[in-house]
Amino acid sequence: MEQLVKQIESLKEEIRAFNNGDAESFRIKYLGTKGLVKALMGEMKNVAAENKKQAGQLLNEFKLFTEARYDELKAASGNGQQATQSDMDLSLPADPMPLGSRHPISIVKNRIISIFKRLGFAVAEGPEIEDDFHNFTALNMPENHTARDMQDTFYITQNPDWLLRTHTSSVQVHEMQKGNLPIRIICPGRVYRNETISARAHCFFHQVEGLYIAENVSFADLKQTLYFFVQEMFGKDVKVRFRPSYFPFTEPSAEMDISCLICGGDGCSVCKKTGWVEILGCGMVHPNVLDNCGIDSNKYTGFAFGMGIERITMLKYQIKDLRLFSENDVRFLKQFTSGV
Ligand code: 2NM
Repeated sequence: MEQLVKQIESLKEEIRAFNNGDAESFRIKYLGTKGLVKALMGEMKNVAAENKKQAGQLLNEFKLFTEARYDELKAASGNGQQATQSDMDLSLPADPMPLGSRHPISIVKNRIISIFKRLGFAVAEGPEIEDDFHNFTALNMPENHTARDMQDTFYITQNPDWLLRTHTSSVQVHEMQKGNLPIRIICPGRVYRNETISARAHCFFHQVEGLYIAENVSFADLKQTLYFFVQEMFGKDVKVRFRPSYFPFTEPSAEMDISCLICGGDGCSVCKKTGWVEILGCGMVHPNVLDNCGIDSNKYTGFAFGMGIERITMLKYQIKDLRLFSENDVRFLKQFTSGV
């Protein structure tokens, strides 16, 4: 004990005398993880049991003393820094602040929106967490409908009726339920599918869906609208073709292809030697969908379409792997410049 008291006394002397103004080296020497205070505390285990309490108090007091001296030195060195402010060269150029760039998905989404805006389409958005009715049932996919198998998704544990939307058609159901006709909207947004992730599939992607409902809307309106869109998007030389298809929410339904941008229709690996690439699905809104949403299907008709933004972006920029879009590697992202 006596030895400890003496040791602390002489250390205090040393600390009082420490005066080279360098607070950081003081901290390292006395208060750091390998400093003297820690080392002394470590000696506690060798102190006899009957002296432990007293030794503990002494050491604590010593620690507080050392910390107070450290604060003092810090304050003093702060003043010192102000005194040497002239070391700073204020004429030096500032560190560069690199500008970010827009994500390719956003660039293409904005282009799609601006093209349809010119045709009078408004943008409508809605929730990513939906109920079963808005995502499936209203769209002519009742429970146990086989089409649901193709759109397996993620369910919310607290309520089995809630799920992550598999398409933005659910937004269109909300808009139809509002009943303000005619409706002319496009719905961009993120959608989800329960898929094994690969170069061509992901658990989420982005869509733009369109919907036009009024009196006397025909398949000819659908064709002309989409033809205008691809010409604006891919250039005036692009050709289109429609193939019959099936969707539960449209009748008739079609898939729209454009002539391959890479080979101009001669056949290459992108179009798998066919000269055509599929870019969207479309059709006349099924009367059941209109009725489910409270719209009189005897009075109104409409067309709808849906496209994956990733797919359009991959075609436009010749990107071969879907995963690049969500890895957030700046070496990939900074290659795109946005016009819009
Ligand atoms: C597609 C293809 C065909 C579609 C249908 C509707 C609604 F709400 F009117 F029923 N919205 N979107 C539709 C139709 C979507 O995506 C490939």
